[in-house]
Amino acid sequence: MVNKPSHTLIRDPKIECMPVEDLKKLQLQRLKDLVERVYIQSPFYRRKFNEHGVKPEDIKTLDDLRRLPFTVKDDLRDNYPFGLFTVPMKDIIRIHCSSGTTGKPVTAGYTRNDMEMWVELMARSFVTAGVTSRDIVHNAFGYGLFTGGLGHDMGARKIGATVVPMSGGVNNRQIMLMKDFGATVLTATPSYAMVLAETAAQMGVNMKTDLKLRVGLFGAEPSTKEMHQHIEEEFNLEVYETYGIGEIIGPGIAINCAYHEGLHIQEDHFLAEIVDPDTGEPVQPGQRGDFVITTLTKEAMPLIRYRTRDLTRFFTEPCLCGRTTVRHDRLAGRTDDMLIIKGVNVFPSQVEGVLLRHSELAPQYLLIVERVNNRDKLEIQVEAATEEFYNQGQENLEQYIDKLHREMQQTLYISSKITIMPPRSIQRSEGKAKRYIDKRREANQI
Ligand code: DLL
Repeated sequence: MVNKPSHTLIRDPKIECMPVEDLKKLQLQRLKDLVERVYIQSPFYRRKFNEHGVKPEDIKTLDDLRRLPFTVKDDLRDNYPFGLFTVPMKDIIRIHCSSGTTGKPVTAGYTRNDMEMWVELMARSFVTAGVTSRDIVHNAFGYGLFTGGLGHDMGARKIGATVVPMSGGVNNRQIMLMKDFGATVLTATPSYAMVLAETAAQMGVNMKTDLKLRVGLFGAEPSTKEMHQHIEEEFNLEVYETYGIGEIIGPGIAINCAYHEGLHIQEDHFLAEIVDPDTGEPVQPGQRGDFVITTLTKEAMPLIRYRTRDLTRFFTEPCLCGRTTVRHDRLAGRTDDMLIIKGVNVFPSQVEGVLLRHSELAPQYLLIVERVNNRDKLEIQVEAATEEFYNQGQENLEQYIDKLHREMQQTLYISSKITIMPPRSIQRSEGKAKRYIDKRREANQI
């Protein structure tokens, strides 16, 4: 039984609630135009299509999409910085980069139309979350080459909300300004939201009574249902989740509606597929796999069948909100972040799901994987929520860890060492949290 949501605002019902048949027609027309365009304008795609033995006129139905080759992140790296742009530089009005701390970043260019599309999709996202021109949006996503800050800024501005362009950092000041300005909407990574919750508690600010937050748009990193519940309880707000990827448009590709059952993909601009990560073949309906996106309308740097390496699945049954677009499930994680430990696949989000069911623990954790005497070892460090719990005495703590360990083993199917850390001892992040250290990778053991 689904609770009736408090609102079902839709910015563009003609598009978002379009009959599926009409949507498919629109997608096919846009796909044909895209393929013709890149074949003429992009030496990269022309070569790829030729190597694959496919021509623009071969695309007659949406199923023919599968005849086109995939594009992968290495294609973007190999063509760094502007090799995949399909318009002259004079038509590029913005450049963003995907996050990443090592090596060259992955760049994305935007024309004026691309920017308008992105802003419009962010406006749709805010409306979907019930945000209006009466709201004050405290934007704690980083501003700059990362798309989170500017994306949310532009979308909130478009619907006439008041934007506070905070970016990340200076945590005390964030709390002070949220309180003084009466912010009603918070936008941030889920992990940074938790840092802000902790800061507020240290400052003696009660987020439920001293702040006016009612809605949050969170994204840019995997987070569990348990993390969302935690944020909702801490802040007394309704959590919405946005999905995006710097190479495409940053946030705005998908957002969940007030029914909170999957994220609606903006299918008038993106054609989404889910394929088996190993074979590249479509998965069975409802199965998880690699999320593949084709940008139907992007001008500056269109991407065809882009393997995001994010793992998700589709919900195709109609949504009660009235939108006809397909939804994707919360991401299990990136294939790149999947740790293979003792031959078993482990995502940090699985560990998070277990830890956050325990109110004695803080939502701050780190997985450390190493290989000792040719055997994989997993240590899970997690903070105690309070000094009292941490200082309860070794024997009690050990009993608690034993129980937690059994619970963890039932989820992960491998054993681990669990270490309870003192409160506030694990490093915090202002953006995306780092949830694991794989010492095997650092030592070139895998
Ligand atoms: O993270 C864009 C973004 C900003 C999305 C703000 C949402 C909110 P990148 O830095 O290029 O772009 O990272 C993209 O982040 O492939 C996913 O692995 C992850 N990611 C993004 N949104 C979500 C989400 C931005 N809602 C990568 N849940 C993607 C889980 C997400 N992971």
